Amino acid sequence: MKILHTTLLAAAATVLLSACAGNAPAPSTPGAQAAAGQPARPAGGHGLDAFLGSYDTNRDGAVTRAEFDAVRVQRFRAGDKNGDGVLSEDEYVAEFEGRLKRQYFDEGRQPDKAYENSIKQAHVRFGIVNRARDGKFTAAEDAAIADKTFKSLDTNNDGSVSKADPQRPPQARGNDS
Ligand SMILES: [Ca+2]
Ligand SMILES: [Ca+2]
Ligand SMILES: [Ca+2]
Repeated sequence: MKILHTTLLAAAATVLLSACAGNAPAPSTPGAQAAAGQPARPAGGHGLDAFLGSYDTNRDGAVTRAEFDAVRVQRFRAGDKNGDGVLSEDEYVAEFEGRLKRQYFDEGRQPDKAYENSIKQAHVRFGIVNRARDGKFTAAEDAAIADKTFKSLDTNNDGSVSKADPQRPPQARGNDS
């Protein structure tokens, strides 16, 4: 009976360990703990917290370039409703609004003034990201902006964005999509 008990404990420990392993290597930083308990903010917002909320898919407190790109590319594809490989303004804004709606729903909020403003800002953002002003936001434009965004946030240049990156005062615009 004693042996069986020990075996069960060992088995339980193994299950726990593999569950942790599935959650990726979690560095034991305070930031990692906080991020794990935070709800996802799929529509983003301003600042590092919003960035982590949007892109830190494994919730370890850091956004790797791979995580960032995976979410970004998935959003672009999901937004391209007519499948022509580019996002029109309508597609771009609709994709954003879908995420915003989900965020409001998750937080139990009703669409308000801030919601309307966020949608307006999405239209403004489209004007900024669609550099060529041809109404077609391309994957290449998206990738170029993503490159700049990531580099501007990864201030200690270690290939991932986390609380370990000293942030400059907020003055950037168009980086919060
Ligand atoms: Ca991560
Ligand atoms: Ca399209
Ligand atoms: Ca970094």
